[in-house]
Amino acid sequence: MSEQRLFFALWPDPVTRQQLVRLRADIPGIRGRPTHPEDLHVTLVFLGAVDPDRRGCAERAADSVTGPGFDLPIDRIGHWPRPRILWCGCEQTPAPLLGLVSALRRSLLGCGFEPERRRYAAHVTLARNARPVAVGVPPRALNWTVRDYVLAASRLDRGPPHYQVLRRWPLAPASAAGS
Ligand code: 2AM
Repeated sequence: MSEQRLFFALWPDPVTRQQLVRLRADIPGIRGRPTHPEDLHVTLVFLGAVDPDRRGCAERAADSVTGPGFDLPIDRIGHWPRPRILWCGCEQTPAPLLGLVSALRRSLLGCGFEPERRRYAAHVTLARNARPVAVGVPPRALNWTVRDYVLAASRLDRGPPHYQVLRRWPLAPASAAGS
């Protein structure tokens, strides 16, 4: 019985992916292992090793989650010293993103996943084993228009790219928010 390492995530469209790559290229003095462009994403919920039954449960849980699409401004560069991660993300997490993460976390409880107690920190890992750099506002901030989210799997035995998108769930058109 094969387990997969799964996570729900926001996956950039090709234009946003290129903008993220350019944003990274603009950061002076980066040292570290850059994330492969096709691996750039924002994790929503990390599931860990999952067998096929629980994967089915997780997909059904996601089927019941709805929410509006939203704009995700990428206007912050940060560095976490302990995991040595250089990341970009947002100064203010958009409310629909927090709503999506809470709804997913809630619906996944029924599948027996450990509840996530940590505060949600939306970020795109740009490089690992990264030395600190000047953090703050990126020279070229960008707006990521989020219209869907995905279930992705790690394939740590190969790559890069290390991640594979398995399935997508559309979000409602932003104008339909609250309807
Ligand atoms: P990272 O990029 O900050 O390392 C696939 O591994 C994705 O899940 C990555 O985005 C990774 O975040 C995240 N991830 C890995 N292990 C995790 C954990 N124990 N808890 C939460 N997220 C995790």
